Amino acid sequence: MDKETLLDWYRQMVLIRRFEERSDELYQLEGKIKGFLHLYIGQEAIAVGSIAARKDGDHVITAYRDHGHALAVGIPATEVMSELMGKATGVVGGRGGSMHMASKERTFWGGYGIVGAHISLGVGLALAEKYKGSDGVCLCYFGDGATNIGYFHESLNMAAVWELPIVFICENNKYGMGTSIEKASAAPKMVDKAKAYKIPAKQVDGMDILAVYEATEKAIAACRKGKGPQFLEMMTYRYEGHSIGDRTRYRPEGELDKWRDEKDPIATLQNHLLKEFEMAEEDLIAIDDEVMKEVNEAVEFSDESPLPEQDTLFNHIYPSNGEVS
Ligand SMILES: Cc1ncc(C[n+]2csc(CCOP(=O)(O)OP(=O)(O)O)c2C)c(N)n1
Ligand SMILES: [Mg+2]
Repeated sequence: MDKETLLDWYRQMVLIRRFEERSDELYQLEGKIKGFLHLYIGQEAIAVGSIAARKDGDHVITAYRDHGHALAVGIPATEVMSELMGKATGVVGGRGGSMHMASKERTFWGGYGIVGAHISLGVGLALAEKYKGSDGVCLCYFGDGATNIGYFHESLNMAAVWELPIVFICENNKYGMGTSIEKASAAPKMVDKAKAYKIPAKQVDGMDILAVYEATEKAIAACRKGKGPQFLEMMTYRYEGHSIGDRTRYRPEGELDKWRDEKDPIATLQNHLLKEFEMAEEDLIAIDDEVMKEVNEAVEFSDESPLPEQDTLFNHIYPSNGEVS
């Protein structure tokens, strides 16, 4: 992979990390973000590396831990941050908040709060592409916990029966809320669930952006060749709690430190850039500074943006007369 691409990925991962850290502060210290807030810290390589492998028009759909995917598909940080603050300048007008980022022009369909439910929507997006006879593909992201939900099994079965162009990307961060996989899933390996439906499935190091990219690129190519659904289990770790307020008491001592110290996706790419491309640390620090500026500007912009007008409250919903405004 060339240096420019790797630097771009580095910048994107740092952007997600700084964006999430700042969001945490805005929630807990400043009270400017309210409601749910599920942070993506630790998992950055997955959204950035896999979305880099899609071409324009390929669909992306995910669950509620969606800020990283929103930034990776190219939604400006200003619009993602405004959405978190419920402002009219948010990517969906401040109506969705943290869990419902979406952008039709970027074929990014959200952001869903009901665990597992959106997997069936991903299958629908893939079915539409097959029906049109295009070579479009859907990248459908979900957590390990979602694999215990009925929608997951129906979706995998239907996608396999109809040979649909969908890459199921399971972000295995070891926990669903406070429950470990061992306590929630009869099958400890998510790939085994896909294999039950005869879907080619692979475990991937989700902390290594190069591995993520390579696996996704191959899976997408197989879909485009008409080989039907593919499944990638990305092994990763969420550094923060499930949502704000989760004190993560259920994690064994030292587990987080081990992942963060030995596997951190940003540090791993940083080392690769320093060693393989003989880059100077100052060059990477300059990127970090630019990113921090971008995040601060996004916060300032969002802070100064207006709330949605009160008389637009009923826009985009079905009123009793059935007319949608
Ligand atoms: C149908 C449904 N059941 C329960 C919940 C509550 N809930 C929200 S997130 C979550 C855990 C999901 O874990 P996982 O799929 O591993 O995703 P992660 O949070 O680790 O990214 C649960 C049980 C929900 N939102 N929807
Ligand atoms: Mg999980």
